Amino acid sequence: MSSDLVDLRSDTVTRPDDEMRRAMAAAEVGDDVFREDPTVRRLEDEAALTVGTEAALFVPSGTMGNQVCLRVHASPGCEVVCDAAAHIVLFEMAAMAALSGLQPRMVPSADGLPPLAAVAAAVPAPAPYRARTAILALENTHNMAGGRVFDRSRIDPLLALARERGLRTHLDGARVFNAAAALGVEVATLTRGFDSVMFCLSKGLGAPVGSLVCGARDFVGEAWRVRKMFGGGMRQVGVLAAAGLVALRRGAEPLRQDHENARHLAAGLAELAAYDVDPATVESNILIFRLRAGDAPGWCARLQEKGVLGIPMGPDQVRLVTHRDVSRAQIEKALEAIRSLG
Ligand code: TLP
Repeated sequence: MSSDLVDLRSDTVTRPDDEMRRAMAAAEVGDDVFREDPTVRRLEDEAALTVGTEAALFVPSGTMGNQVCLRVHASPGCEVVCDAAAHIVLFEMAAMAALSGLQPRMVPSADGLPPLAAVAAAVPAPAPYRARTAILALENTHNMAGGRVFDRSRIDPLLALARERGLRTHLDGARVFNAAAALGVEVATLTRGFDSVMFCLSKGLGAPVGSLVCGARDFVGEAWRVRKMFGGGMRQVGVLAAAGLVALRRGAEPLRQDHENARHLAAGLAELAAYDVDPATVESNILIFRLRAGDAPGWCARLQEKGVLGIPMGPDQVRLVTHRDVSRAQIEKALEAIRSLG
């Protein structure tokens, strides 16, 4: 992809920078299936400390991380309560059904966090003719809600309800560092109380590959077994963990710049009559807006001709994502290109 393109398709497109590449080249490695890769151990230990759990496990992708967690928490024939637009439902290839025999119980929401009463109603009292509800899964930040961020006051009642009903809780925290940056809190503040947390190094944090599954020691031991079953046992993978360590140590702070860029983009779009965008809802690095004239695929194709990439999300919605490889000057260029589309 040409480097003068402004690539706003996703924060997954970031490339490892010089510091990461140097760390990768110098990484001490071993066979991680034998638990012999010291760089992976270091990454897992530091990830567990950051998230506030006993242990962590390096996995190749966020999807595998989420799916390993669901599999460990529940047996086939159970239900998973989650938001209707959750990533685990929309973008994970029906993996919970295909790999683990689980059924999503989807709850619609206004902003990505399922309302307490609707979650309560979605968990039926045990009955001989009802599937058991095993898991409550939340997502923070919420991708399809446009990067919405949920603080403790929103999360706590849901976790309390889950505990009361005997459910396990999982956090799809692919972008939980963005949530922490947006709220000005530690990552561990937002992950506290979940039985499992998945977060991605390969999104805003800028590593080329990798995610972590975090939880209690016993849980992570089981996750280790399921990761291997799902084909995620890796060998001299310290070369990737080394890049991940650089990303993890940089932490949430640099993401604030991406959030400012997203807000700037939203403010610029809000001045144009062609777009329905509410800058007040842009809380992190994802901007989803509606084209009043529709045809999101056509609009993205015309934008690409001007050197800017976005992703159509349905017939009339577009997603633009800011990240560390897009500067403020490139955001201005993107706005200029959008204005020129009329
Ligand atoms: N999201 C990707 C696409 O799959 C949509 C993106 O570009 O945003 N949880 C959340 C909330 C995610 O947004 C993603 C990736 C994942 C999990 C899965 O991570 P990967 O792509 O590493 O499997």
